[in-house]
Amino acid sequence: RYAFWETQPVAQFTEGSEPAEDGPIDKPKTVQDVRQEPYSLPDSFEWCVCDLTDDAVAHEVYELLSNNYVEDDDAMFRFNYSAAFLKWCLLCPGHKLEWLVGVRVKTSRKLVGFISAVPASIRVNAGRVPMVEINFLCVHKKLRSKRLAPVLIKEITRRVNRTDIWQAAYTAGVLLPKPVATCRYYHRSLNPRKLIDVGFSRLAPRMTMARTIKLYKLPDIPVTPGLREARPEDAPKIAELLNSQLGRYKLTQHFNAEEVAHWFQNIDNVINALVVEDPDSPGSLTDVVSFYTLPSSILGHPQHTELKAAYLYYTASTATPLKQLVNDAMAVAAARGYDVFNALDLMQNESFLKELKFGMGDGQLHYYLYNWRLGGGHSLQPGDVGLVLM
Ligand code: NHW
Ligand code: EN5
Repeated sequence: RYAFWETQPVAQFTEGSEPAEDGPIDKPKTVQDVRQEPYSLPDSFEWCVCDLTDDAVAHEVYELLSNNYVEDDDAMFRFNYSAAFLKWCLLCPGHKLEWLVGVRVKTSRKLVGFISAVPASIRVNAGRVPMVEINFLCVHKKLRSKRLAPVLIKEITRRVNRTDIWQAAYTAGVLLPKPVATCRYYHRSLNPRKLIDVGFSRLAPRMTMARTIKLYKLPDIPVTPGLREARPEDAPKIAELLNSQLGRYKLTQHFNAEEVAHWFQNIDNVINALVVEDPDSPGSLTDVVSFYTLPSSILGHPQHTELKAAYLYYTASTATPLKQLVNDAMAVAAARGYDVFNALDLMQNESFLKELKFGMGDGQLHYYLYNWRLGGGHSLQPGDVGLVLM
């Protein structure tokens, strides 16, 4: 059934009696055991490093993904990550250009394949494991089903293993062996008229457009006193707040201050991070809420070409109710012209989804670990997951 994945150190659907402890699936290896030569591609293709610090290259990756990356089940929408977004999330602390792997056609130099890895400290249950996060695996539509994806995956594995990292985390909408958790997407309309126009959502039974617009109306400005944009100097305090809140979950990322300064900054149309500075105690931060910008191309619509979506990223709340924090983030997004606010049912998000008028989407998101087994073959509930990948 899974000719490639059956050969990889990942949990299989068929397994019965797993070890009781979390740990690696493969027997331990050293960097010396890892082959030095890149894997072979079919004759007409060659490997390249995609140096995203070069805007021309960033634009090539952008173009590949914008035309060939993930679509919904009915092929009505396709993710349209911006070049600025790709630079933000792939040129993060600890990044390595050799981990931004491209495949080009030898004759034309056209970019037709891509996969990326970035380092992350992932905590699974009690232990922290140095991993990479794999994302943006893409093969041009004209080259599908030629088994190029397994070559891209083996090559990035080799390049990561050469640096003495042996585990990875990744998410996908498709079912592969074997998810550690499965989450659902939820959507909160900000611009219901447009969402209905483009077929993203529909008018509920016995609802008019006017009533629908009123239902989803948000305040023009946030209500939480002390809410402001995160600044670089907030990083140590945000790290403390965030890591302590993420301590609740069984699968999460640990962020040092440098990583926080990168992942929790404000770049228009890429990432927004808000903090609450306690009005009674200047300098002390009590809460964090963040969202990233991932538009989708609307495929084949006469008027609209792009859906502007915000995705809830990490939250940490100690003084402000989570529901109010997220509502404030949505108010900011609505004021900035976003059409929809998306969230997964992970962390403690179940506690606000209904009340804040999110509806369940038709998409799922499976979480996977490479070369790491959960003791007893157990899987996690969405509420055990404290990890958000782009
Ligand atoms: S998920 C988004 C992935 N990208 C897309 O869906 C974009 C649109 N689709 C495509 O570009 C986020 C192609 O369809 C792709 C497959 C390239 C997906 N993950 O080349 P073949 C990520 O980026 C398996 C993993 O003929 P294709 C996460 C499939 O099951 N495997 O297919 C990425 C089959 O294997 P099987 C996937 O359609 C995580 C084989 O590929 C997959 O032309 C990567 C067929 O290959 C997916 N999303 O190209 C793993 N989709 O066993 C990282 C299909 O069934 C592992 N397949 O025979 C860790 C590595 C690092 C370790 C470090 C220690
Ligand atoms: C790895 N980092 O299916 C990422 N999106 O629900 C790769 N549906 O937008 C993983 N089909 O439900 C990607 N509207 C996996 C997701 C792939 C994209 C995807 C889903 C997530 C989505 C929308 C549009 C469906 C169009 C038809 C959807 C209903 C919203 C409605 C709003 C009002 C209240 C009820 C629900």
